[in-house]
Amino acid sequence: MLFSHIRYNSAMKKSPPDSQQRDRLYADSQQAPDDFVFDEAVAQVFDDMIRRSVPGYAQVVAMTGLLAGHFAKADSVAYDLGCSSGAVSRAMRQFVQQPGFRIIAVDKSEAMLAHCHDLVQPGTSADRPPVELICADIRDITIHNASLVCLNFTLQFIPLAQREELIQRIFSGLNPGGALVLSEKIAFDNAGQQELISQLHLDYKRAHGYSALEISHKRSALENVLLAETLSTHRQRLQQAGFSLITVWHQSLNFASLLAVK
Ligand code: GEK
Repeated sequence: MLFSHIRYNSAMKKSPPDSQQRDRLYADSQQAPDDFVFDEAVAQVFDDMIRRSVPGYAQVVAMTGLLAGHFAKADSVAYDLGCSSGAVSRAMRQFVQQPGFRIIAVDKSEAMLAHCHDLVQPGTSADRPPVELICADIRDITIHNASLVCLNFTLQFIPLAQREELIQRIFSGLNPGGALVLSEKIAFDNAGQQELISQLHLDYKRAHGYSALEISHKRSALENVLLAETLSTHRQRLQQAGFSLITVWHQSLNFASLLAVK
């Protein structure tokens, strides 16, 4: 498949996002919100939003760097799919120093990629792997010669019917011995477990300063957009794609990360 992407350059940037802004997107709105989109307003507050909404996020990102150090091979590629502000690419960059290794970070939101460009500063570091930023839909890109692919809280935004094909393409693009890191919000088969963990997630958000109104509006906005599946559904899909070793290496409440090795 041909690339149908736009290579990001800083001239595409509309206004400089401030990575320090606090997420107050749903703090004052009284009406039911529209479906969630990764636009300029979200990009401005993204880092604060994800840290205060996803328990374990910082640790997953940091550990993904460590995993990259383990799996990255010389003259191969690591893909950061749905890179947002490039946290995973930055973590990988810190741990990998293989000759000829490079990182391709992809996101379909121009606003997120502008934020990413500010933080990653691709190409500025002589002794660190280069990072290429690509503005594209991850369903359209070619994955090739990969030693690592990271889907860090991104598959959850892909329509259910298209997930199998994407995982299959990732498997095909990985070199033998390469790995996929798949982090997701997860659902539970057991109603009691679902209820308890959802309550604890609510507690997490309240403890991080979100009001009941903000939590409820954000939930409505994400309802049709973020579709969580159970760990067993993820495992089955990975197995079906051909991954031989599949393990959950991190879980914090309803957020888990799987490692799948080819
Ligand atoms: C992190 N990985 O900080 N193609 C490309 N990008 C997409 C697509 C798509 N089809 N769908 C969604 N995105 C990041 C966090 S956030 C998770 C990932 C969250 C992008 C979308 O624009 C957004 O930037 C990202 O995936 C999801 O480790 O906000 O919960």
